Amino acid sequence: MGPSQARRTVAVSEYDPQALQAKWQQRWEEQEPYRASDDDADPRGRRYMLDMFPYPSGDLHMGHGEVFAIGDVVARYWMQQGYNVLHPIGWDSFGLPAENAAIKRNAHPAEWTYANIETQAHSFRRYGIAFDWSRRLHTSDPDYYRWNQWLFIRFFERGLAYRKGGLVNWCPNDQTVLANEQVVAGKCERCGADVVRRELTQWYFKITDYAQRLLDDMEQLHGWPERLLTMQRNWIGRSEGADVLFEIEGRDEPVTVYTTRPDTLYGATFFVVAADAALADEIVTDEQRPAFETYRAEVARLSDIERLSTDKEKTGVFLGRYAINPVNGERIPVWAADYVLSDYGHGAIMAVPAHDQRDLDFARKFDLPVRVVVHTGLADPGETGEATPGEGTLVNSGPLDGLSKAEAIRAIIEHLEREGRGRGTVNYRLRDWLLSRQRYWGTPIPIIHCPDCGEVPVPDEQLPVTLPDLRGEALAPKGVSPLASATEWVNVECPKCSGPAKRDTDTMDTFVDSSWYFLRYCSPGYTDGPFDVEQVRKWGPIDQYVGGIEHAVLHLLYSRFFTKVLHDMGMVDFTEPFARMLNQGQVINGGKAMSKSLGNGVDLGQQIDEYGVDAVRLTMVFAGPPEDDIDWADVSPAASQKFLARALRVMSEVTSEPGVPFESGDVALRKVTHHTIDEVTKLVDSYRFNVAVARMMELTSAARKAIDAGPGPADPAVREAAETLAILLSLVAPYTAEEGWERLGRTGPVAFAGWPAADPALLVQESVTCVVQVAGKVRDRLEVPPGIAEDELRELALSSEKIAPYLQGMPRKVIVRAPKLVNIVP
Ligand code: ANZ
Ligand code: ZN
Repeated sequence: MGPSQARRTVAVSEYDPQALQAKWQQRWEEQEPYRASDDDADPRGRRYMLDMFPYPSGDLHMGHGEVFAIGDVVARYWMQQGYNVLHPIGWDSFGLPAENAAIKRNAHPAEWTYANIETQAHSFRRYGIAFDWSRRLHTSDPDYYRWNQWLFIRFFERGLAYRKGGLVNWCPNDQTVLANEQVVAGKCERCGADVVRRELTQWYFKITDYAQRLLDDMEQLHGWPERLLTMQRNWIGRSEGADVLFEIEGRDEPVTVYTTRPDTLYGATFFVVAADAALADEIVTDEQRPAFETYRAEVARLSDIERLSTDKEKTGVFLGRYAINPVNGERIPVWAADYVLSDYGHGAIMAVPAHDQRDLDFARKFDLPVRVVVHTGLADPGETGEATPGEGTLVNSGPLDGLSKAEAIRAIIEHLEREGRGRGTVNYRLRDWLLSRQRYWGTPIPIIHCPDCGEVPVPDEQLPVTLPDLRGEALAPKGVSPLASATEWVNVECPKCSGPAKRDTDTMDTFVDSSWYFLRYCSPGYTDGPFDVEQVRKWGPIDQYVGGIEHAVLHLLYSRFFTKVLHDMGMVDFTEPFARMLNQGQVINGGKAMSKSLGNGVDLGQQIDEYGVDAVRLTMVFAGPPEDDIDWADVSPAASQKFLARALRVMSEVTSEPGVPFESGDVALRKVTHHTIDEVTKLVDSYRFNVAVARMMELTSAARKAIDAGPGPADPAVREAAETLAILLSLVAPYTAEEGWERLGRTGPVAFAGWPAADPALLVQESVTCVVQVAGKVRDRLEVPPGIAEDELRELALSSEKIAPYLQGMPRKVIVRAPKLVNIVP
């Protein structure tokens, strides 16, 4: 259809998003234009853009609408720039909600899961995201989870997957264990129930072996938001200090404590063992045992978070024993308390109440002595109740007296090492990753327990170990894995000795699935391993990852860990999986998170029905910087739709022929077009997508004006503006852009039209002279662009060297009349 014909048939009232969607969606489905090419002969540079893959809980929601609209801006921008872009989609489809739904409906979790996946896939296609659909994966497919099992066995062989007994977080509601990362403020991340501690044998990944590398390699992550890096750093929690050996009277072996303040050793006035540590149970005297056991039972009900909380009233019991301070031979009482954790450091501490607030609270509660050993200049903690952890000079510390804190730390470590009573060490708060779960809908752990051979991995050629067919009631949480009830499945021959043996009945944490899925996309359907090493070498690492800040710790840390292990296995040639990271905000409504109970939910599908895909997508992107929350009550998809109608009308009204040379066009409009190109390029590069949309709106207005009151629709500059608009708009409103491009008489998808280049000759701006006055007197003249923003002009004037002598401190008032005058009242 030629442009002039189009003009006759389309009026603004005819902007019909549903019709556009039906037309173009069908073409995209036929042509699959967004497929990435694995062809080595393809000369284009490669880029990998990834959105965190969705969990299939019902249809797509507003949050998906936002994150995928943002990710698509980046993917489509790179496509326009001529890159061979990998932008895949898949589903994180194992997990508890499917299982809970299956119990309720007496169904199989797969039914719910795959039905939801189909619903979401359908919605994604309508939403027009530029995915390469050919690489689609579902983590609950046996040909995906097979490779979880394969990787698990490789980790096991390397000593990175192991089983141990110990106290673990237990959700009494979901009846399963949780990783530390899944306990939020003492509650189960999924259901909100209070988490308790239980003694259980579980599988762990040895992520602690990688603690230092997880820290060090953060240096590569220039493209990550600072707050993400901080969260990762805090979670790893590196501290430097010393291990110090204390004798306990009546015990042969000395006990080690970890301290970050060995300089305060002379101020240790008591000793505390974690109430749930084996040591406490071992050394408690008969006399104190009843009190201790009652106390220990109370502590078992608390989460780590509660235990460490500084507001919590201190509790504890005396164990009836004494420890000997290795530097001065002093006898100090040994207590059991909850604020010392059994699995951090060595589960026991030397308490220095003068300089540690928790110790001080404890000392005041139980009337234990407080001795200042670092003089900080602050009032006596024993009297104020405020510990003084800061810098100072050592006192009451024998040979350390007079030293600074840092000097004393060095001196005491040297002394302890010489005496064989301690050493300098580094500690990490990071714990090993507890990965076994007592639930059904996950990857079976590929281990066979043999009474003779112990833990035997399932041979590779027998993978996958598929889930036995259980449904409904059989999945109800019982405290042991539902898989245990599938006797036929459980009882097998030992692969080593052929004797009777049993399968492990736990399944893997679903975070295992998501720790490497981004590698699978590089060679979907690969059958010789989890991924084709050659393809990953070509596509990886991911150039841009987009997803929620809620995954700042868990998913990103685990993925980084997996990548490092795979690097050590020689399977990937990079050590960090995600070069750049963008965290989008949330979509909220009326200042609050959307929720059923508040009744403030907004349905994505309904918004699309009402305003069309492009208007919804544009609204998401235009609402603000991508990191900010979007309050749906404050935005207007109706206004977005109006803008798109206006833009399409401009593209429809051009009467010059495609290919007309732009050079002869109206210069003023050409300048606007090229400025827009220049700015939008920079804005997209720096994630300021909302401002980029504002520039597109301005270009639309300028073209409108040129058609109505300027050189008219036949001027080549109008075509240039309209074609530019179609290309820029293709990043946010693909249907409207594609339709406009066709109406402009252009063939081939606008998505690959090529990003326009700004002509430097058209970027040169005339300047105007701005007068800067201080107290009414002209003190400077600045040459500024005519369109300069007020803020920018204010900055410029205030930073003028000629003004400086007339100002003392901040001026009282600055009046800006851009672009010609700045008046400063000192
Ligand atoms: C004596 C001392 C004096 C300490 C002082 C601090 C200040 P980070 O930085 O988190 O590694 N600690 C050691 N093991 C513990 C455990 N299992 N549970 C609870 N607290 C434990 O903290 C290390 C400090 O936390 C250690 O240094 C120890 O108290 C305590 F003025 O030792 B400190
Ligand atoms: Zn055996």
